[in-house]
Amino acid sequence: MILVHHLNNSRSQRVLWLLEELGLEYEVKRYQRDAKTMLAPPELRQVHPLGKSPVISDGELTIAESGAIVEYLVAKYGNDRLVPAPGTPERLRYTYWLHFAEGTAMPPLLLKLIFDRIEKAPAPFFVRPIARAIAGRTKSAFIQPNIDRNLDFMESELGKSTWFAGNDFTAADIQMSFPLEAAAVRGGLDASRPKLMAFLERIHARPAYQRALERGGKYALLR
Ligand SMILES: N[C@@H](CCC(=O)N[C@@H](CS)C(=O)NCC(=O)O)C(=O)O
Repeated sequence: MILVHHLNNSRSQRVLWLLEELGLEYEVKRYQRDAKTMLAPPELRQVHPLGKSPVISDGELTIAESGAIVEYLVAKYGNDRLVPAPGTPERLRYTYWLHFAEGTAMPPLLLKLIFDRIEKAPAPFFVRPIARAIAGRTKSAFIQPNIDRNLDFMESELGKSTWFAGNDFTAADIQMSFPLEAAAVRGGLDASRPKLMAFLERIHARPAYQRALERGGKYALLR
């Protein structure tokens, strides 16, 4: 039986969704973020040394890193579902987006989360204006321009096909869901990018997405 170590409001929601799309049976072990720091609880380090989510176990195997988990599940249990055929242009696009989600889209969104917090964090009065100025300048000069460029690129790519890898829904769309959901809460993604907003609407309407929400519990991304 596949066991998903699921942290609330996190990337592991994607793994639950993939398992639902594939119609597989699985168990969920829930972990709660620390209410103050938002970090994962130390128990997760007993599952994997980095203590991050998602992690799955399947028999003797323990697998971390969402992209690796997606590849493992699709290869082992997918029966050619949710992945374009090898050697096709769609397969190359699939690989690209599978990596893009964590490698390019997420870093500036994570920086946005951190620098927003630095800006709002309590600090001695003589430090506060300096901390705020540095955070504000880093966001406007580096972080937001990178988020915007990524969003523009994704918007234009979704103008070429219905889904990221082509006209069929694939696991790359599942992997791409998290950065787009994060961008909608904290990166400025809104109706000015209609293709990305329509993508979010389409994925949220999928029955497997809804079932995954029931298995994972409340899902509200950090802002
Ligand atoms: N690139 C990794 C990122 C893993 C990651 O940072 N997960 C977050 C949840 S969204 C986490 O565990 N955060 C809690 C912590 O760092 O303590 C992946 O895709 O699996």
